[in-house]
Amino acid sequence: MAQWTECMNFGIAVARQAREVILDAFKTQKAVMLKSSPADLVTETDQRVEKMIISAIRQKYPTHKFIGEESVAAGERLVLTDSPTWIIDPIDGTVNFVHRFPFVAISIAFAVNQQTEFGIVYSCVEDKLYSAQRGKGAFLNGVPLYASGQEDITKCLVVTEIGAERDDLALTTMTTNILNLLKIPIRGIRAVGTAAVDMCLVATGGADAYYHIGMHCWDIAASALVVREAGGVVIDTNGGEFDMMSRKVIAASSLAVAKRMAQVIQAFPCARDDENPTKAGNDVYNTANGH
Ligand code: LIP
Repeated sequence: MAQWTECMNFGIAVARQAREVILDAFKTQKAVMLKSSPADLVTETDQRVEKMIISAIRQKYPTHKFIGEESVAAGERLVLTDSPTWIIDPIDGTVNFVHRFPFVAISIAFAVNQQTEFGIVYSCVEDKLYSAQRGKGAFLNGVPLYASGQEDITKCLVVTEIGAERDDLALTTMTTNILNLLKIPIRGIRAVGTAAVDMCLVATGGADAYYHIGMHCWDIAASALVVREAGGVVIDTNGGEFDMMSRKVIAASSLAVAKRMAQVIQAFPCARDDENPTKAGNDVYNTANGH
């Protein structure tokens, strides 16, 4: 594990460079392209920042592999092997980025033998750098992080996301989940607009749980480790073991809260990230007839 510390420090240095590019573009008007729905956006900055991150890392570590949101969207195969692999979302919260809603994050995870060794989430506008190395704790700008440890769901503040899906089944499932959680009752629901930051808020103890269906591995691979290293729990929405390719996740302050949420939350069907390695994240929304 210690052998990956140098890689993590390099990843943090690259994230800091990428943040400068994102902050410059944050202030400007952006051309927007659609991916899987009218709410699944990508900009030239997403693509440029991902290329910059991958190029810098590949120059230092030429044998390493990459899974990048925009590379996959451009048709690259999404396959996680045992090789050292960087899992990258250059701008998590692209809708926020386009609207200048100040929560946009760079998410960089690093996996070996399909186990995440470190995760970096840089909330760019806030200048909050979340990091975790497996077995070595979680940090926010170098200060240790601890989840709340809350075990009573009626005392929980929950974060989630509306996501990019706009079909009836996804929207009905999503709103039903919110309704059923509020009826428990829980304290409240929040949505920041970036899965990575949502999950890191659980690691800070500022939120007690996060859940989502439909996000991708690059959105949460890094923040899942941050939560775990802060003493939180990460499971599948069905109550089983977390699988970063499944597009379903619950992160919580305790196993008791995670399992209780799993009893309430329903998932809508969505293809695994690795189900069709050349198609993941590749659905193109056809603006001509709206689907
Ligand atoms: C985003 C996620 C967010 C979700 C959005 C989108 P992106 O990732 O972080 O949780 O609600 O639909 O998937 O596309 O901005 O990298």
